[in-house]
Amino acid sequence: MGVLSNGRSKISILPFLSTIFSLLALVTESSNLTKDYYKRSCPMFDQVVTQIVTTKQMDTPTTAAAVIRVFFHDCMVGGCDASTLVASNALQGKTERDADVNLSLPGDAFDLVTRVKTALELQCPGVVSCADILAVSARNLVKMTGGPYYDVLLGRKDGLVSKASRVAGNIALPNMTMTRIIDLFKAKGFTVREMVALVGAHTIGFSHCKEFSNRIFNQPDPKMNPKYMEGLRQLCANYTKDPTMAAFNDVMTPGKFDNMYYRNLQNGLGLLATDQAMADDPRTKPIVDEFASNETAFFDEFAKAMKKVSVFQVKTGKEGEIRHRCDQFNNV
Ligand code: HEM
Ligand SMILES: *[C@@H]1O[C@H](CO)[C@@H](O)[C@H](O)[C@H]1NC(C)=O
Ligand SMILES: *[C@@H]1O[C@H](CO)[C@@H](O)[C@H](O)[C@H]1NC(C)=O
Ligand SMILES: *[C@@H]1O[C@H](CO)[C@@H](O)[C@H](O)[C@H]1NC(C)=O
Ligand SMILES: *[C@@H]1O[C@H](CO)[C@@H](O)[C@H](O)[C@H]1NC(C)=O
Ligand SMILES: CC(=O)N[C@H]1CO[C@H](CO)[C@@H](O)[C@@H]1O
Repeated sequence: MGVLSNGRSKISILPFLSTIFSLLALVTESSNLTKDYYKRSCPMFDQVVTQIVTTKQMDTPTTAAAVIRVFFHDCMVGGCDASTLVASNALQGKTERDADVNLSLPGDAFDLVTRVKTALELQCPGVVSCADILAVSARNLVKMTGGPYYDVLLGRKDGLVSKASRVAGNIALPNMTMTRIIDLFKAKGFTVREMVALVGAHTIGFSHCKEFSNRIFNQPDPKMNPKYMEGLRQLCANYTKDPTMAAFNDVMTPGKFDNMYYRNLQNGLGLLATDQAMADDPRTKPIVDEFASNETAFFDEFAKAMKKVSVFQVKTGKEGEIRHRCDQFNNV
């Protein structure tokens, strides 16, 4: 640009050219997400992601839940910008993934993104963002486990900030009241119906005993099915000594993305206090009942809400970068 403005006074065509250049720069900077963002710059994008995600999920079926959870957390803390993937470092200190609430964020998700990124860097170096890899991987894994398909727009940049201190207040906890959770989602533009659908992701995956120990040991929750409680007590008997102990979020069909989660809630088979509370609260119960009896209604709403999550506060243009490695910023 410097060269162009120096020449402006000398040659008459240059002002015109420079206008075009600044227009181009503007377009690039505010460029919106598109479905075929990598069509020219990385034509193998879809194929590479699909192949690696499929292989990893078949080898390690815990991957799907891990990736969906990490993706959701990433988006809720400063937008879908892969900031959750950054390891703690000297420059920014303790990062999102090492916030206390993130202590249990699963390694399979980080491993998957690293594999996809490594493969894509060989095909088209410096082109594909970690944020896009995470968004498409999560979508593919919802589908692979039996859930709905939705389009994911592409062109996210990777964020330049990741701080553990930004996690608190953005991520729902199982000991929060329903009002608090509704407010938390509302503050990010999500309706109660979208919230109920999104939490339906708990139709797959695990929770560690400490996340629900209170309602099976200290203050046994009368809403919980007694036989289920007995089973969980046995499973978690030793959880303080062995903190890796975990239970399926959906005790009936733990690896299948279906509407069983909502049917469980109707039968006192919700694992987390907040899960079970959704079947009780007058604001959420009608939606739980609807999703429990109509899987299509759940899938439609989940797909719509995930699409919305996946563009939440995304960064484009100079707001971010294409990380060379998903676990560190480029300037370290
Ligand atoms: C009321 C809001 C929510 C609360 C309180 C909550 C809380 C939790 C907790 C405590 C765990 C267990 C973590 C562990 O022990 O490792 C968990 C797991 C999980 N959450 Fe949520 N969550 C909420 C909403 C969501 C949403 C909106 C999604 C995705 C769209 C989601 C996806 C998952 C998945 C897939 C797992 C299983 C992770 C795995 O197996 O590795 N959650 N959640
Ligand atoms: C991006 O697209 C969305 C939806 O099409 C639109 O609402 C928004 O204004 C666009 N943003 C920019 C920066 O072009
Ligand atoms: C909820 O749990 C978190 C972490 O387990 C804890 O720091 C917080 O104090 C608890 N909040 C309430 C209201 O009990
Ligand atoms: C409890 O955990 C300890 C430490 O991991 C282990 O040695 C012991 O066998 C466990 N006991 C039961 C009943 O699971
Ligand atoms: C189930 O939900 C879908 C999508 O909202 C709707 O079109 C359909 O009519 C519902 N089916 C029943 C039996 O209510
Ligand atoms: C402090 C701490 O244990 N942080 C963990 C957060 O989650 C990641 C991913 O599983 C772990 O690697 C960190 O050790």
